[in-house]
Amino acid sequence: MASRAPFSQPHPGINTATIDFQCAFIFILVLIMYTNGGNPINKCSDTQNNEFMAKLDILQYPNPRLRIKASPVKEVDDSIRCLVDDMLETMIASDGIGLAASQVDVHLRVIVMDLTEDRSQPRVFINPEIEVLDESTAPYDEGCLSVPGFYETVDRPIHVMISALDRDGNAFKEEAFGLLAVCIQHEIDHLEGKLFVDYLSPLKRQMIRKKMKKQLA
Ligand code: QAP
Ligand code: CO
Repeated sequence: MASRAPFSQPHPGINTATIDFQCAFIFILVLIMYTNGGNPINKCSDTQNNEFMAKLDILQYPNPRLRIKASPVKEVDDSIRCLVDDMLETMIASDGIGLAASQVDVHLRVIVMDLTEDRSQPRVFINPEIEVLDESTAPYDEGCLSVPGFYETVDRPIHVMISALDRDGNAFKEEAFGLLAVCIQHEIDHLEGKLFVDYLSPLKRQMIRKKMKKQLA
């Protein structure tokens, strides 16, 4: 039996150069998959299933990036839906009831919310606007995922009309009282770069700021 030289080509027509090219091609393909084709918003490119849903980092007060004013969403596309899903996952994992995109350092007008105990009613508000229907205000003990561990009373209008786009880009209106009215105002404030601590006395705000800085250090 004729012995082949070591490392000789077993298949005629497929040479080392072809294999090198195939390796390079597969490498580039895997690279594109990992970098999600350069999607700038997040790691999620697959919106059919939520295989790529990710928990995002939440900016902590007094991070100056929380002061950036968010821009309107131009089109509710897959990258926005992906952001929405990642925000819901992040909010739920952090035991929150509301989260604005600003808090995850994405400066677009997107809010997610779920006010239920069992996480059965996720809500999405894109480019939200509110109209105050009753100027009278009520106090509510507010907290914030960007100011963990601190709760303070804030007065806000109790009755508002919300206009927004949903996850499919369809416009809707919802009349809000109680916690929903409080929460949407708190979250829209985030999109304007405003935080609930801004409503407190300078003394209280300074105290929270110092304690937060101590936690971060
Ligand atoms: C905004 O806030 C809100 O301190 C949403 O340790 C809150 O989800 C609007 C949270 C209250 C109206 C009333 C806070 C989780 C969650 C914390 C949140 C914490 C863990 C805050
Ligand atoms: Co907040």
